[in-house]
Amino acid sequence: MDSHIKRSRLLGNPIPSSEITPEAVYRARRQFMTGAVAVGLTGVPALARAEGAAKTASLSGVKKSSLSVTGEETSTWDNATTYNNYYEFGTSKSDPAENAHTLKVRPWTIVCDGEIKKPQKLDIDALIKTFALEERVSRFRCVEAWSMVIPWVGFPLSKLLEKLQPTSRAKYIALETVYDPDRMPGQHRPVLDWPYVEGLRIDEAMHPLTMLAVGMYGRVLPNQNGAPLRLIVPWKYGFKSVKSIAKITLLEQQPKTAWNVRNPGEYGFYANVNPQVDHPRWSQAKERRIGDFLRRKTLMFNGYSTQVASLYTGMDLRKLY
Ligand SMILES: Nc1nc2c(c(=O)[nH]1)N[C@H]1C(S)=C(S)[C@@H](COP(=O)(O)O)O[C@H]1N2
Ligand SMILES: [Mo]
Repeated sequence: MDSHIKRSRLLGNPIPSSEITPEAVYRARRQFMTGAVAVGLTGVPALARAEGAAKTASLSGVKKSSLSVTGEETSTWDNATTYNNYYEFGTSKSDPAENAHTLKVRPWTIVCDGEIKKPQKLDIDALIKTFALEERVSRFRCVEAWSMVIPWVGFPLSKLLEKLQPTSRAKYIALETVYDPDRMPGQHRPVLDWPYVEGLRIDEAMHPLTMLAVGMYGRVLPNQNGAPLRLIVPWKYGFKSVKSIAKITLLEQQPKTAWNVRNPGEYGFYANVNPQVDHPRWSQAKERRIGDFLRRKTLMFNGYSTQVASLYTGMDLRKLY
């Protein structure tokens, strides 16, 4: 490993600084690009941007969820599909839209094992047919202090868990993507301990707000957003919502999770959105809604306190961040 990478790793950031697009620069570039006159003048190939925003197939028979956030403007399709974190396809925000289309998402199997009475392999299309799909508008808050509002399409994770029948020993769930550097070239680099894995306590997993998403904006999930199946836990930081899930394991012990293993001092297992607990390198008190100019205050549990605060009664959320 070259010394540049080693040095930046010591600072808690495994990516050479030369490869990071600072968010401010990126945003300035996007704002520049979205001005009608400026389009075509930048170094970003127009084709790559067009691909990022390409519309996927529509999903039918989707019912509106009563758990949607109301009174907040949803993010644009273009922002939601071109400003992404998906390190298997590169570490800058525009990389996933440019690179993730190479991932083949059919056929796709989800292996379910561990502390369940019905271990099984599920085909993604069978899964989509099994559960009633709902559209649910949710706030999404990345640990990097940006946010969006997305109309996800999916079903509650609890519905799948009912089918798998956790044993009495199941206390946690781990969800992980595939390990296949040929399909996910970012896995050739030691950014994280691949494959990306995330986890929840079983009561968090059973909470009605916790979703498995197969679509957004009434359409099939684009690859860069985690096709064919990704987790959504709207009161937690975005890194909990693992993309392109290929394995679900119920466990007695708390699983090791990707960002927590990488840097436990910065990324906790719980990762509940909490404006009072700063990230060691920046404040979490405010966030930028992508598309907005001014920052807004971050809300406790991302605005879902009334629904989820009782899950954490008696816990010190400063220690268990
Ligand atoms: N497999 C995988 N899942 C992932 C990530 C990743 O790098 N790999 N990034 C996470 C982070 S940090 C965020 S903020 C969200 C981003 O989701 P979005 O691109 O749909 O907004 O995906 C999460 N899920
Ligand atoms: Mo994130």
